[in-house]
Amino acid sequence: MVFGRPDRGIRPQTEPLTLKLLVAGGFGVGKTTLVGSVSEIRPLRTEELLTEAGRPVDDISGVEAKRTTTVAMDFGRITLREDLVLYLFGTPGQDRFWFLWDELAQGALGAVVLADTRRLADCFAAVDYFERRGIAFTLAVNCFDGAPRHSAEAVRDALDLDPDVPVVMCDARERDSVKRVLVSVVEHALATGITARRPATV
Ligand SMILES: Nc1nc2c(ncn2[C@@H]2O[C@H](COP(=O)(O)OP(=O)(O)OP(=O)(O)O)[C@@H](O)[C@H]2O)c(=O)[nH]1
Ligand SMILES: [Mg+2]
Repeated sequence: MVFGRPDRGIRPQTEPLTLKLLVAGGFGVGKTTLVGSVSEIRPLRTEELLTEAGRPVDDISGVEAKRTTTVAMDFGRITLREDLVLYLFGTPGQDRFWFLWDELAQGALGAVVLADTRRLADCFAAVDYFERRGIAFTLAVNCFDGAPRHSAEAVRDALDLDPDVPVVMCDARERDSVKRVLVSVVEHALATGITARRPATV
């Protein structure tokens, strides 16, 4: 820089565009797994052991190997393209941590709502949350081994989703599969435009 003018011939360094996405959905649906499989930094996790005392409320049917649960958030980062970095915030799945959602949702461009076909109703609350706030989301079905397979259209009907909401099948353990979900959210959010965003009407 000479007297406030950029030097000729030197391209200004461009900072990558950074976007914040939430990863939401019911208890034990694979949110922490999803963030962990794509993050290029060691993901921040806030896991606590599931206890005997919590057994009546923490329903682990279908994910019997589950030993811990998220009590605050997951955090990870992925560079989708050289000029596009995503910050991923995984929400806690259990109802008793819902008070954290509004904090986590601030400034989010879009969201992934992760669903398990064995407990589809568990993602209603997340769908409702983002619909009310006008935050664009992609519904991603985490295809657990042994879980019934349904078409994207059947899932859309069951959840009564708007026709423009993308519904994709994924495996939260597979990096490429999760990347496809994230690309879908970004494309959908950019197509929808942040003008659609509105304050919550609760
Ligand atoms: N077979 C299979 N198991 C999975 C998949 N995703 C997650 N799991 C397992 O399912 C369990 C739950 O995964 P988590 O990632 O902790 O789920 P979560 O949504 O973060 O759970 P909470 O934070 O407690 O709501 C773990 O034991 C994972 O190893 C998947 O795609 N397929
Ligand atoms: Mg978790």
